[in-house]
Formats: sequence, structure tokens, C-alpha cells
Amino acid sequence: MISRREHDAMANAIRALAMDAVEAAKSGHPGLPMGAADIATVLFRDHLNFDPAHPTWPDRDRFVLSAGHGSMLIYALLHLIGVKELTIDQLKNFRQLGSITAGHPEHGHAPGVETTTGPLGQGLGNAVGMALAERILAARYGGYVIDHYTYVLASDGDLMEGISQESITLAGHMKLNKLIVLFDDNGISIDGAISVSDSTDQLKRFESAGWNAERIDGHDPEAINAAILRAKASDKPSLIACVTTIGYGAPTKAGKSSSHGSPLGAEELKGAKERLGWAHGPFEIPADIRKAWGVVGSRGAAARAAWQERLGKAKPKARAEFERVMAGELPKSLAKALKTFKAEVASTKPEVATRKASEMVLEAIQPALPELISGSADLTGSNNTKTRGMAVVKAGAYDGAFVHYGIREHGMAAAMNGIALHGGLIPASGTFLVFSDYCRPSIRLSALMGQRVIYVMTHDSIGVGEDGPTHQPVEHLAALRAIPNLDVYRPCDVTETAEAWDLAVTTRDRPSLIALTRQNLPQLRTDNGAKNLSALGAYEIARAEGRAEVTLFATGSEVSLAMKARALLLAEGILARVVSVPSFERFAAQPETYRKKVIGRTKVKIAIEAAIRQGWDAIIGSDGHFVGMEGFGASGPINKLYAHFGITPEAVAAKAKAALKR
Ligand SMILES: Cc1ncc(C[n+]2csc(CCOP(=O)(O)OP(=O)(O)O)c2C)c(N)n1
Repeated sequence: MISRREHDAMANAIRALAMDAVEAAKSGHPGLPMGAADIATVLFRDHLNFDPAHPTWPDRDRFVLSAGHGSMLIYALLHLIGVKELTIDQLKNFRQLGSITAGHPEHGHAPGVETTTGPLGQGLGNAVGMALAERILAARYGGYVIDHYTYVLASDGDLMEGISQESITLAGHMKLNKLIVLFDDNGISIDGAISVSDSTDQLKRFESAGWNAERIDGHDPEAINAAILRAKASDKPSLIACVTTIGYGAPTKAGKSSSHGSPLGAEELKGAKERLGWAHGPFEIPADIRKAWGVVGSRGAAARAAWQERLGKAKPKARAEFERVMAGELPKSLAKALKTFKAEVASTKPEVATRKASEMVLEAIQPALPELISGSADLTGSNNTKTRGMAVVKAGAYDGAFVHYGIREHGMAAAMNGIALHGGLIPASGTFLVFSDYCRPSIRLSALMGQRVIYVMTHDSIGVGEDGPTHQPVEHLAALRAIPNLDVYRPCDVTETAEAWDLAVTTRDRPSLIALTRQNLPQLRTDNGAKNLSALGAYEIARAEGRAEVTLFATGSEVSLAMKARALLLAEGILARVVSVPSFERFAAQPETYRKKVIGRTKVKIAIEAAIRQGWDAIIGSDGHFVGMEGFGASGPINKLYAHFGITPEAVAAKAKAALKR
């Protein structure tokens, strides 16, 4: 057992590095790392299985610093345990451009940062996904290859955010007993004492969600260790509220919000080091303390070696499959399943809603793609995300492929990020497109982190009908297209839906969102889909019967409307071509020559989309014409709505004629 003196020295190394780095950067948050240093020291020293030389080892324990503003806590820890990229120079360059020690932890920068945190509550939501992924993979491949804990360090802010309620109730319901949340219970946020704005009894709140919850002294290493041991042995997820002092050790700022988010200042820093008995200069770690932390790092190496040995004893086929899914590689049979499906569609020409088309695609690919974890936020029958072959993932019976996320869109999206980050599974889940707003902060993080997360968003326009404007997205496509690194698809028929799924699954470095209709649509593509035309983002789906005067651009349900408008114009001797635009992002990524060719040079260009115009000018030009929505929708039957808002083939034809002055 380590002495209190030795423990304090290890924890003070974190505190000193945090103070020094924030001081050097002239910005950052010293209060949390100073307050939570004892918790982190016990967790890393006595519990966390993490090998600094192999930070992506699949069965490592996950540590999520949900309170990302306290980033110096994780950077100091990773440095001290010996992650080689986390050099002392990186700490000296905390928050500087080009360093891996970003202001808030960013996945893909410093090895060992499991997820990007900063928006409070998101890390906790990710951790729920990681813990769920761990249970699913353990059920599939056996506890000898996957059997790890997921630890979260969360602050008051994490627990105040609404997303935390969705996340903790999902975790409690799923009995994710290997999820352990260490709550930095310091009673302070930016505006001062938490009592200024909140009076929740967090223990009761977590208990009512099916968690263990207890409160301990967060500066007592033995109490922290004992609580973690109890949590590890539990059959429920656990909250350990660790009562701490923010800015622990600072002479005048400890316990105050003034230590939260700015450098302590030279005088205060000097006083803090004196109080902590830390007689070392900036960024200096004495050899004995460095050595003690080094021992922590080597403990992880032994755990990894033992795991490697267990994996070596697995049956070759099971091992190969496990290694395939953990590497994120797709099975060879997937491409064949998609090809067969598209060829079948070309002959049967099904006239279905694209949400139904999506279900048909899932039926076709799911047997070939066991790593796909589908789901819905309580709209399973509407989103069409559950196939016959998908068993439901349940508490205690995790070997399924479908998650009932409940009415928790935000928690669902954050959990999907966690599932993707964990590795071994591809999350794909749905809600109505209008409620993408409820997922948006997490979608943004899927994109920022470049994770393969698939959002299946149905009921994608006023085509929803009677449910009215609250359920009819109008600005959502534009808002989603505005998120960098997110591919948005709006397929027009079964073939394009299959193409969108193909691209979503095979694109590993970013999320995809597939917008799907509630209403039936005709099958427009007549080819067998051998070439994925949606990959081009836009393509000519119908030529003009000669030299075109008009080009009609449309997405999703409006492509068939454009085809009808083309026929109306043709009847009057006006030649029009139709361009389907399933993905703005894919189209923008094409070479200029292709884009110019597809956009063409006809006198009149009209875009048709049952949504707002924003974003279309890049294709039709600011002098192009638009047939779509200008404001919110209305409650009524679908056909009446399209007529009411003037989104009809006749309106398109009239617009074309007016523009041609005929
Ligand atoms: C979603 C979100 N809203 C607001 C912020 C800005 N912010 C950063 S920390 C913080 C609250 C600080 O209180 P607490 O979570 O208790 O952290 P501590 O002061 O203990 O470090 C806020 C509002 C944020 N990072 N994320």
C-alpha cells in the first residue's frame, strides 16, 4: 500500500503541471485538475488498465474526461504514465496552434484521448455508448477478449446538462454495470456556487435511474479506492460523488469559481506550490515521482500482454472476425449483397417510400454486416430501422443488433458516437428528420471526430402531412449540410437509397445522414446500379430529348416531381433535363469539369426541394429559380400541402415558361 506522502506527491505532480501549463498558455482551466487530482491518481494508479505504448488496444479500460475544460488533467496523466507523444514540450505548448494538447481534448490529437469533450454532457453520453458497445462485443466474442470498464470524470456542468438525464436513464435501464462515473462534486461552476442555479440531489437522481450512488471525500485516496472497488463489483452502473475543493491548494482561489477558468497568476501559483509542498520549478517533475508514475504505465503493459495471450488462444475464425470488426474493415460479402439487391430492384421496380427502401436495404445487407447496430428513438415502426434478423439488445442479453434508445434523441446520438469510438461496431439509428435538431450537438461531434456514425432520418419534408409544421422539417437539410465533414443524402428511389447506404457504410472517416420519405415514390433509376451514381453527388437522371433549354435539379421525393414537370414541358415543346442531387457534399467534392458538365449551361435552371432555398445557389446560381418552401409547413393531407405551397409539376413548368418568356 502506498503511503499518503507518496500519493500526495503523485497527485501534486498533476496539479503542478496543470498550473504551469495554464500559466504558460495564459489561458485554460486549472481548478478542475487541481481538485480532481486525487481521484485521477487513484483511478490511474490502482484501477485503469491502459498501456501507454498501445493506447488503442481494444480491451483497454476507457477513461472519458467529460468535463473537457479540465483538459490539463488528462494531458498530465498521459504524460506521466508515459504516452510518448505527450512530451513535456507538448505540455509547455498547451493550447497552442499545432500542438496535440488542444484547449479541450480532441480525439485524434493526443493518443489516449478517447473522445472529444468540451460541450458539457457529451462525454458522459459517449461513455454510455462505449459501455454498451463493450457489453455487446463481450456477449458476441466472449469475456476473454472484451471485458473492460468505462470510467468517466464528470463535473457539475455535465450533470446539469439535459443530455445527462437521457444518458443516465439509458445506462441504468441497460444495466451497464461496468460504467463508473466519478463526479467531481465541488459545488462550484462559473457563476459561483452551484446552489445559485441548482438544488438537485444527484445521488437520489442517479438511484432513481437504476444506479448505485454514494458520496465520498474526493481527497481521501483510501475512500476513493474503496468506492471504485465497490463500483466494480456492482451489478448496476455506479456514481461516485467525490467531494472536492476546486483549485485545491491555491491560497486564495481554492473553493472559488475564480480558479475555474483562468491562470492562477504568478503569486497565487507560487503560494499553491508552497502549500502543496511542491518545491520544483515550472514543468519540473522529480525523478522519484516520475518513476512512481512510470510504474503505473508498466502495469498497463502487463494487462495488455495477458489479453494478447488470451486472444491468441481463441479459435482462428473467431479471432479473425474479432480483429476484422475492431479494425473497422468490412466483410467481403457486403458488396455482393448490395449488388444482388440492386439488380433485383432493377427488375422488380418497387414503388415504396425511401424509408421502406432503407428497410429493404437493411434486410439485404444485415446478414453480411453483423457489426451494424441499428436502433431508433422510439420510432422503430416509422424509421423502418429494424429488420427481421435483428435481435433487441437488452439488459443482461446484449447479443443483439437493435437498440431501443427510447425517446432520447440527444442521448442516442451521443451514445452512437461512443459506440463508433469504442470500435468493433457501426452505429446506425433513427428518428424523424425534424428532430435532428435534438441530436445536432452530437452530430456535430461525430463530424468533428470523423466517426462512422449513420443517422437515419425519416419523414423528411412536408410530405409528413397531417402531423403539421412541428413535424415537418424545412430548414433541417440546409442546417445539416452546413456541418463540415457530414455527408447528407436524400435519395429519390430504392436504388439511390441502396447507394446512400453503401456510401455511408464504406466511408470510414465521417458520419452520414440519410434523409428518407414517409410517402411512396416511383422507382426512377432503370439501371442495375452497377455504378454508384450517388457517389457523384449529382448526375443527369433524365436527358432532354434534344438541346435542353431548362435544367431541373431536385432531391429525394422532388426528383419524381421534376420528371413530371419535364414531361409537361415536353408536351409544350420545351426540352428539359433532370439532375438528381442526392448529396451536396459528394457533388462539391467532384472535379470542376464534372460539376460544370452536370450543372450545364441551359438558359433556365430550377431547383426543386420541399425545404428552404439556402445552399442551392451554389448549384443554380443566385439568378436560378427555386420551387420549395419559404417558411414553416402546415397541417393537412400531403397532396393538399404540396399544392398549397406550390410545389407541383405544374408550378415548375409555369416557372420554366415564365423564365423563357413563353
Ligand atoms: C454545453 C456547454 N455549455 C457551456 C459550456 C461552458 N462551460 C465550461 S465549464 C462550465 C461550467 C463549469 O462548472 P463545472 O462543470 O462544475 O466545472 P468546474 O467549475 O468544477 O471546473 C461552463 C458553463 C460548455 N463547455 N458546454
